[in-house]
Amino acid sequence: MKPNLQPRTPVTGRFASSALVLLLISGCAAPTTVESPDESSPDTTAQVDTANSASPSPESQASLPLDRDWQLTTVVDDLEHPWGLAWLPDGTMLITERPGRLRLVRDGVLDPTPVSGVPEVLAINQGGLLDVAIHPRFEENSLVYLTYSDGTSDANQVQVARGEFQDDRLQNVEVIFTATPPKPQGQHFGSRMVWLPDETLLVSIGDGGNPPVELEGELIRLQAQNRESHLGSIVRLNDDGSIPEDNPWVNDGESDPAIWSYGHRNIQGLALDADSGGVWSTEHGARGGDELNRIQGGENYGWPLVTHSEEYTGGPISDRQTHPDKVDPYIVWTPAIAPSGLAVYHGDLFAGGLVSESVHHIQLDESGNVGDQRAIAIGQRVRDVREGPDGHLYVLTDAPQGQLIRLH
Ligand SMILES: [Ca+2]
Repeated sequence: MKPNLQPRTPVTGRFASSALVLLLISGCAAPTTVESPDESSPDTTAQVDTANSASPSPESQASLPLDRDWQLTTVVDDLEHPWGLAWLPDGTMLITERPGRLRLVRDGVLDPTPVSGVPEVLAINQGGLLDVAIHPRFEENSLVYLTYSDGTSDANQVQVARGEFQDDRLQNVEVIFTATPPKPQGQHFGSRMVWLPDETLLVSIGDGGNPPVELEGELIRLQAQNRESHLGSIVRLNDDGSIPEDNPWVNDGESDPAIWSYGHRNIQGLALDADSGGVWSTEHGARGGDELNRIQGGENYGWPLVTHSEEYTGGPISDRQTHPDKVDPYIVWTPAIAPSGLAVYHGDLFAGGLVSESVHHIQLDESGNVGDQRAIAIGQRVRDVREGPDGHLYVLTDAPQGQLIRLH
């Protein structure tokens, strides 16, 4: 049974005020997170000594009460900007590294040899080899799916490729989807993948970037409201990249038939709640206004016409924070946490934060309504959060020497 979920009043004010309280208690300066672009420069957003990751400072997690019920165990500590992870049925972990490598971890040990056969990627700024997913029937077809940026610094796009994983190699690799139109520069690729129960694949595509990045004479972020463009959308594909016949605008004639939802800025967390059938996403705002959304096919999520976010340079992006024709978020994070990676675990949501350097544990009640939120301090930029087949949560951290960490 699918609960009838209604968006709730965003809780910006509550978290903002608790951040203020904590700042007053701790006596530290205003958090730098407010000024930090979501992705562009990890070095400018680091707030704590990453060498101290086993015991991060509570003061680095200014915005939320802490959830201290978790122990952190570093499994692997020498991954270069790891981005996504997935498990094979035998327990082998597949981990992408943004420069373009797919790595294997078996029994907690990183194989020194990357998987061969991975497509060449455009590794610039936020782009490179991004997410990884295995086919729901991997044991029949051995198919592994990858998202990555492809092209040049002047014209690039997200692609989805799949290949057969055999003997630690990818074979018969084929590109099954290319986002259009091509965009310049290296911002906002989105690129999370999640399978729906009907074996269709959702892929998030970013809006293309911040001002002053333009496309065809206007700010590229306006592409998020253009249903002829994949930029700023979630697309839904069959497992071979063909278009499902029941996509929302498949016979519209004025929309790209791959689009499932639109009005998104940069979704980097995407997860299915298998019990409720609900799809949850986390989306970067610019300055503040990060969002948790529950995604329904056929809906407009507002960006950039409706947002709580402001320009990095200050000033409004829109004077509207809600609109009757556009879906409101369940949570708005101001200051920004820079969400990346999302897992449904034991009925709750666990959202990674790059800037917050935390995993945000968001309680869901039996009807799927968002409840209290606590921060699990990681002390490093969190890039992905997943539940492993062993029943533990796993976290990837974003750094030149990123880590795989088990939470238990
Ligand atoms: Ca929105």
